[in-house]
Amino acid sequence: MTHDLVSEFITSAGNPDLFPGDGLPEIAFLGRSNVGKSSLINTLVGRKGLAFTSSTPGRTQTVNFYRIEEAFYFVDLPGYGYARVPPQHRLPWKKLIEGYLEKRGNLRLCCLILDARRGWMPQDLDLKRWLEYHGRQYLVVTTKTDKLNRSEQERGLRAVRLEGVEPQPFSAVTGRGVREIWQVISKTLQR
Ligand SMILES: Nc1nc2c(ncn2[C@@H]2O[C@H](COP(=O)(O)OP(=O)(O)O)[C@@H](O)[C@H]2O)c(=O)[nH]1
Ligand SMILES: [Mg+2]
Repeated sequence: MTHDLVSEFITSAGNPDLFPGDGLPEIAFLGRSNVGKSSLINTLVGRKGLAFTSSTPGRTQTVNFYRIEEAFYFVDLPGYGYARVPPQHRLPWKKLIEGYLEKRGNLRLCCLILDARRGWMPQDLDLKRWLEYHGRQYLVVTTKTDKLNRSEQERGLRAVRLEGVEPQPFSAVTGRGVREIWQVISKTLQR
């Protein structure tokens, strides 16, 4: 299912002063570096090159804002868990991402993205607890499901459910899950 939405890159912000100030609602995409955040955004809007995807993990240290239908933003947050990022670069990253998640008034929904093959990693669980503590609404998306066979997928889903959430399976290759994720986003935006 393609959506052919009007989508435009607005800004890549390295600090909160540069975040858009128009107050439109925001949907944030979070997850480990290379998990498939940008690919999810591109698949949802039906535009391959909108969000920058890369096979070199750990590159994006900025918050990227994409305006959709002139009505809301998709926010591509910098990925975590990239071991080769030196410690002195992790602190500003943490400040930026936590500052955004904690203070952003127009943030409506966080899509927490997991690799279907790996399930929860320690930093994903940290983030989940952090989101719950701060009362943030979130949707867990398991991506790259095209890389698993049926029984591997079932096993993966069961493992993710152990943390008390029902994940939405997704694949940027097959488009699986696009409709369901849009349903959640639309419902969130209607409130
Ligand atoms: N097979 C497969 N590969 C994917 C999928 N989503 C992302 N990828 C690949 O995973 C790599 C990282 O994706 P990207 O969207 O840049 O991840 P990000 O760092 O989280 O934004 C790229 O090589 C993508 O082509 C998916 O659903 N299936
Ligand atoms: Mg990316």
